[in-house]
Amino acid sequence: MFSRFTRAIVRPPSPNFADGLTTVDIGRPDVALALRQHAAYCDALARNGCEVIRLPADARYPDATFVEDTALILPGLGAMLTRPGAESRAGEVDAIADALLRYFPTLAQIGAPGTLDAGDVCEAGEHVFIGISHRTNADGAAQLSTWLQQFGITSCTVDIRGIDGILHLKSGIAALEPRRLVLIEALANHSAFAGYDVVRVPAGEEYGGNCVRINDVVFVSAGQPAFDARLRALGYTLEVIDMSEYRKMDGGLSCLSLRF
Ligand code: CIR
Repeated sequence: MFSRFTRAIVRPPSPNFADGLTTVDIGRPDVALALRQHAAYCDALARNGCEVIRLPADARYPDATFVEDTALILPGLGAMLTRPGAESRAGEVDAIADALLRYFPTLAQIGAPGTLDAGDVCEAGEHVFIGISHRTNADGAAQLSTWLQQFGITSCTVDIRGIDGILHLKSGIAALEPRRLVLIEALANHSAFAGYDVVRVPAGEEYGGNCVRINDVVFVSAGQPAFDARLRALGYTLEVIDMSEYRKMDGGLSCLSLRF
């Protein structure tokens, strides 16, 4: 893994985006602004080497813009449909399957009673961290782990159910390199991450933990200046993207695209 991405699937928010799920109380999103932020995100993907594959907005599922949760793609290896842990998002999977079948002849799929949101899946080189969350259960994680084994990819679980403020594992972790992780403080001392080079997210800037490495740059959300400075000091070039409207719906940078 850590191959270069050449494509990214995205879906803009629908007019009823504000009716999606959220656990935060920081206001209702402005859909017009969310659309402008989405366009800026797509421009940044295109600038950094990705063909942007735009799916139509889908008002049946207000959370459908968070395409990342519906599938896991291992570039050059295969793809797996998930089984989202939130009832209201279950139907998103069929819609993403149609898009993925153009690129992958077969798709694996998480089956009941397993549930898994791919926002809980963090790939770091030949190892994958799988969050056990209020969306992803142990059965879903075990199914994913078995599927990964055929590619020689190891995995382990990280239980995040006791950590406040993060919906998915990737709300608080990102892999910058196979052996270098961004971690929020609440995850930084977890034994799963022992031996990794860790870039800690400064207190108060936890939302920055959901950054995403895209080819030669790191996409970061606007508003985390101390974190940005840490990444720049390590030599990273940043694409700073305003995510204010997605944050209101518990979404981050990684959730808005499926990259391969
Ligand atoms: C949800 O609750 O499912 C959406 N409102 C947000 C999903 C964010 N996805 C992600 O972090 N991968």
